[in-house]
Amino acid sequence: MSIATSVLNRHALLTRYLRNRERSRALFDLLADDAYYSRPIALRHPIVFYEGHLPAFSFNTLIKRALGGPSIDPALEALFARGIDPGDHAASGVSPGWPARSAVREFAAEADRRVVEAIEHADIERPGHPLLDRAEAAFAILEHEAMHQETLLYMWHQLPFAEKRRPSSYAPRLDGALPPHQWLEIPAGRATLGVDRAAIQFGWDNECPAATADVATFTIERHDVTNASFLEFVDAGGYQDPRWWRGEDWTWVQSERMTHPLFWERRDNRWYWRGMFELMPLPLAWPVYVSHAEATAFCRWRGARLPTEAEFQRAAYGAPHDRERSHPWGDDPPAAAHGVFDFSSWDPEPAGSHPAGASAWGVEDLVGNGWTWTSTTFAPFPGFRPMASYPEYSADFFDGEHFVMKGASPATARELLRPTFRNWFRPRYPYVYATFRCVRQDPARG
Ligand code: AVJ
Ligand code: FE
Repeated sequence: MSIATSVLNRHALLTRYLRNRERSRALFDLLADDAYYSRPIALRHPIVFYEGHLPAFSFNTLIKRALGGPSIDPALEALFARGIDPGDHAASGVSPGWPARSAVREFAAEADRRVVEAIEHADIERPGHPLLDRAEAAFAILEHEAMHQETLLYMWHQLPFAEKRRPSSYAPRLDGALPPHQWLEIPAGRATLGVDRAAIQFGWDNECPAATADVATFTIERHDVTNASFLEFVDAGGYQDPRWWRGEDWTWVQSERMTHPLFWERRDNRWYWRGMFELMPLPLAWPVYVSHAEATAFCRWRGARLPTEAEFQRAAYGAPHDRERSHPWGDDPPAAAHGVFDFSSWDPEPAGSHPAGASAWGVEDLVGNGWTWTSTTFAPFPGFRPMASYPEYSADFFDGEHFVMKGASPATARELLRPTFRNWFRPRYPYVYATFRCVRQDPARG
């Protein structure tokens, strides 16, 4: 028995599992019934898949693979096993015949019963076991479901408003003055990128092992790039000028006839924002949500660039004297005052409206209100090993075609707010809740 072996807190795991399931149900309840077989994002599966995928993944991972338990329904377990990233089989257009919703729900209920039973009574923490050491499989299923809740929401975002039920108490937060432009200097220092598996309760394989990087002095914007700032780029003809775009990005702009961010809409000569539940005049103080391609182009136009992953880490978690913090604001657990995350809003809020969440250097909204694009290609840290409970989780995406995003969005669960958590997407995938800010190397020439 290693010292790291804890007394397993089954009650806490069970509470998290049930809370996750409840929240997923609430997200599906936002939809009108006739949306169930629709495919709001062509590159991803239809909605029905996700209602099956969440319990199937939990069941397949914890019950079947880790504990060696028997199947419920092998066909459904296979059908709902996987389907994550645009560009692979989900995109091929080959669609299986999807089951009736009642069958999906019956399967889900049985999977839930078995998972709950295991969390309550089974031997789910076994030191040295490839999938159960430190209860890895149990934590993996909890974080997997929490992550998918964000996937669901950005898919729901693309549905017509008529197919969604707006919660009666909800109104987007439109107030807020435009934040001033400000560049902050981040002094040179060392940033932590990765962590040893034994040092944290749970981390995905791509967060391990421990890794650091030395970061040179740079300047970074205090605030996310707002819709107001991005509008200057649009008005300056940014989408018509190949100078600002990387080669494949420019091909995409032309072939998709992109002229503005996906979240914007032009009507009667005015700009609007397509929110979760309504169209509204473009909220100028909100962070702009764009693809990596658009963020990169904007930075070039501005004579700046995106931060690297290491620079983000330094700006967000660094502090004077090379101390590092667990969150930008310090070591207090995440709370509503620190930023827009954990489903506190269905849309972003004005940039700079959570100064209590500023980092040691005064940079705001680094965690929350939209993921931050980096210029870093998603790749393993030296010494990477695929995790036994989900070996394809990261390894399938170390292909040079994905970029790292850090931080969090309004739809990111608080459990995922840790310095080493990494998210990644293709550069021309415009659906995610991702924003950015510019950096420059030399403040004197900025
Ligand atoms: C880490 C968000 C890129 O949604 O594609 C879910 C997470 N992996 N199921 C994705 C994931 C498997 C993944 N991202
Ligand atoms: Fe998944």
